[in-house]
Amino acid sequence: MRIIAADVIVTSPDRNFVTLQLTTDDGVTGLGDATLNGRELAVVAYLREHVAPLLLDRDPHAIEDTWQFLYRSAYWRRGPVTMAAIAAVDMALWDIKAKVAGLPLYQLLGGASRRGALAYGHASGRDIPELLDSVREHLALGYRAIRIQTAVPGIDAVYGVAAQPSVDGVRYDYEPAQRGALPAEEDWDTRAYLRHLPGVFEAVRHEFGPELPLLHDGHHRMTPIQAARLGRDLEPYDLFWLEDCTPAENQDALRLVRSHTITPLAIGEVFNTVWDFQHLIRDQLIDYVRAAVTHAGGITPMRKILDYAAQYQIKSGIHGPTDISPVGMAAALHLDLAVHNFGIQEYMRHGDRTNEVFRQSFSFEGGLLHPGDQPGLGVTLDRAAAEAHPYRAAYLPYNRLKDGTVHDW
Ligand code: CS2
Ligand code: MG
Repeated sequence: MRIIAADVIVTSPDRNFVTLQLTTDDGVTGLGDATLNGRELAVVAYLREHVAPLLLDRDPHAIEDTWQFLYRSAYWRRGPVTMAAIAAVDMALWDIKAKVAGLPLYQLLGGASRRGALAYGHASGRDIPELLDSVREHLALGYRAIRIQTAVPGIDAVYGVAAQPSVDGVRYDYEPAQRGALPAEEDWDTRAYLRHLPGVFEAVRHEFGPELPLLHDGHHRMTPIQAARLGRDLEPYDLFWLEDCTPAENQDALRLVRSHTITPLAIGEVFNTVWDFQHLIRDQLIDYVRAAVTHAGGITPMRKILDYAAQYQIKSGIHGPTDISPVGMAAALHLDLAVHNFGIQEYMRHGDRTNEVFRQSFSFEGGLLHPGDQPGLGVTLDRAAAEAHPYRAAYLPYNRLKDGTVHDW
């Protein structure tokens, strides 16, 4: 069996997606997600110019060797662009291998370890009443775990708050990227945020009780001591996790946070190799690994990271926003079903136009996601539908503080 074609498909139904389709001489195809929000075209160039030519005539079954070849032969290792490109190849090869075996991918990863993967959704609001309505809406949609994000008095636009209008009238309530030639500037004030948040969780716990798993995303905004304060202030509300509480390029920063609070910590959606997690896992500075299959080099390395984390009782919390395509989500669900140290799966529902381009076989019932039992990843891509939605530039916002200093978004 040989790879005879490597096609990079760019489509923008509800947002931009980059997909790699590999075709073998037996006519078997495999899909891989290579979407990197706001930098999609960089990955397209990397794939088309530097990866696709290397794949032709390779054995599609040689997944580990292909991964090592692409990672080491580039010389320039790691980084979001490189690892998203390698991830797409890895996912497509696993898709092919499972299709040839006639099995859903999770069966090749050790089989099912659970009935389904607990999902969490994104509730948000400009104020407490709107937030509580959003929680009710997500409970009605079947979620049994919910992320809580709100606006902050005195701050005009805050990450993750659905009610903010967006460019060209399309409400990106589930998608922070905004279409436009340049990133939008948003403001930020950490002290206002730290003053406001405990009252938000007090209101949510008062309305919905102590049981409901609640999550919050700090989105890299705090210094370690600010993150430590928030973690401690939220302890009475028993969060499932506090995510990205502080930028973690300096993994030691989490040592300070950890020493002040027992609120569980999740880190890693912007990480792209196991090396980014090395001290966080070894020194048990986090409780959940937040990486996305699409950004961490694919299924092969993601499984290795999760197996390393399992030695320290750290669980998975795979990144699943709408800027991970249905292909990347499917890869996550097959891992979620198989690994023993599963934690939770982020599930932000893709839009209708996206679901017309990507035909999926996953299910969401009783708060649990299941990848389905189609051979492979269980996703097909409608090339004609994809071509009907050409790429449109879209960027994530960025932050400035009140004095104009650029801050983490
Ligand atoms: C967020 C993401 O889902 C999350 O946890 O951090 O929505 C993130 O803002 C986007 O994926 C960035 O592309
Ligand atoms: Mg996040």
